[in-house]
Amino acid sequence: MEIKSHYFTRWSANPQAPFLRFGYEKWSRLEFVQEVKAAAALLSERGVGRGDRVAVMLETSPAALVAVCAAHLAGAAVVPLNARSAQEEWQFVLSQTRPSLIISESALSPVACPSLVRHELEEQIRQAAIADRQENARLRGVDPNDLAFICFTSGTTGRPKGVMLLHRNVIANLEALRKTWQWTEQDRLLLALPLFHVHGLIVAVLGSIWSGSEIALYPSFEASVVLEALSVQRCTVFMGVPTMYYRLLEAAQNANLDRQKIQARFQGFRLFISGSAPLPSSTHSRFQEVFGHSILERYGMTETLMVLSNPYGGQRKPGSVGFPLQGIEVSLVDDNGYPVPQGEIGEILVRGPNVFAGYWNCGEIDRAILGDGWFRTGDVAYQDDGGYFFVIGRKSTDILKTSGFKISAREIEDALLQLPSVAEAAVVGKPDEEQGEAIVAFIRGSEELSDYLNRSLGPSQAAELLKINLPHFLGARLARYKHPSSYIFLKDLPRNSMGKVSKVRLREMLEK
Ligand code: MLC
Ligand code: AMP
Repeated sequence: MEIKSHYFTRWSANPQAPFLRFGYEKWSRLEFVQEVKAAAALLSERGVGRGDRVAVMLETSPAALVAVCAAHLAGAAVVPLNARSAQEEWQFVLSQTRPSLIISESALSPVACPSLVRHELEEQIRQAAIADRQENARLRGVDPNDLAFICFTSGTTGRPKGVMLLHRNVIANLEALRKTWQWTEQDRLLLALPLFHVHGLIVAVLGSIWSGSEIALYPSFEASVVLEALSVQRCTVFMGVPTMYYRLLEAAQNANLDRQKIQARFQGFRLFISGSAPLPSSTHSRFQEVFGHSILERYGMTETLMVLSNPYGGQRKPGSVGFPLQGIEVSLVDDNGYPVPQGEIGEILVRGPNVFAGYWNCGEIDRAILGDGWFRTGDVAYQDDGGYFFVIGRKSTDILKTSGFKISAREIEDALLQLPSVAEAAVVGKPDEEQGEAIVAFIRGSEELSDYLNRSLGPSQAAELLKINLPHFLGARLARYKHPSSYIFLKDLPRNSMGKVSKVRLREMLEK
């Protein structure tokens, strides 16, 4: 079926235009499409077809981009996985989604589905792409109602949930972003975001393809490298999480660059965009002073893709996430679901073609949150007199955002509780200028072990021993970015009148 809404639509007119650079290597649109076609043929040979799922668990690389697009072309939905996730995490996702193929950096064990490793994929596509010298960059379309992605994201429950995004959700959002950010074929995006979340993979990669812009891809975010590359590579757009902006400012300071020099370098730069976590007003204003650019902040969520954005042309207000994108309705409601008066705080509800199709294998939750078409985000915000939205927090204290990664306190607590020496664990976020929130774990050790360790080592050395062992223990269970940055051992955890551990009191303890 030839469908106009495939994200490669804009490429057929100019197949020789540049699309991707990675180190010293470059791909035109045509070269990229040839690789995607070759990879899709390989996936089909391996039995991947319409309605299937392909897990892509690759480090940031051109091969990761090819794998995602090829899986779509073969008719499958993509399950993006962090190549640096812990074994228990990726095994959980595979057991939930049962993909017909996983594409990974190296052979995984034990893995319950067929697998393809990166070098094999690269070798095969290189050979096939050389053989295929087609002159156009046209690709078969996909059905807009087909599942495009199952993106796993943390929630208030222990295990992450799979967010089902259809091709039509993705395309509707990419088009709204293209228009709002005036994203064109003249742009070159510097991309150093991870590719296993919607920010890097859908907004940045697919948004570039959809708008016809070029990508300068970096395997990771090193602030000094990115600072240099933004100007040397003549980029025009950068997308990052607030931590990246904090680090760019730090890198500029460390390089002893004076403001005039920096501003001269970035004169031709078009747009700095921030999202995935609140951008502190202080970072916004420091960036404006040093780089001469007003960062455009936007708000989104895996379940809804992008929802609110500061205007491209009008005022970009520090601390604000702007207005609803074209075609998207946003409402702020009180605890009973009634819209709050202008200026008052309410939960953000979202309705529109961008909203996901439900959680994978979780019908009941879907009916509760999507019954009337409005998705309840769990974030709270208010609108100022000018109609600008300001996100001020979340309803749940069990969700943290650290360096732009969403983290479930429950998931970390559950992992810690598997350690016999831990009797109770409570995880909270501590405000942190660089990371947004730092992860702090309060722990009550098991009595027998604590007694034994205290007797034989003394309390401070006993706590030290646990601190050293905990990260090692968590390594098999949680990706490194989910590990607490500090552990606090208490004899008893504070409780509320219901006898539940009081996270409010724990947070107050951190403020002292
Ligand atoms: C970093 N770490 C990882 C990791 N990335 N571990 C496993 N998997 C990964 N992908 C490790 C680091 O090595 C470090 O361990 C520890 O986590 C803490 O990292 P850090 O101090 O924050 O440093 P750094 O590695 O420099 O990373 C900073 C960063 C990164 C900003 C580049 O956090 C990042 O890429 N964040 C972007 C998150 C993102 O894309 N979110 C979008 C979600 S979608 P050690 O041992 O070295 O200390 C969404 C919707 C929307 O939110 O609106 O966009
Ligand atoms: P995720 O589930 O990883 O997609 O993260 C989505 C969450 O990130 C949202 O529910 C918000 O809590 C947060 N978020 C994204 N963008 C912003 C922003 N600009 N300001 C504040 N919070 C944000």
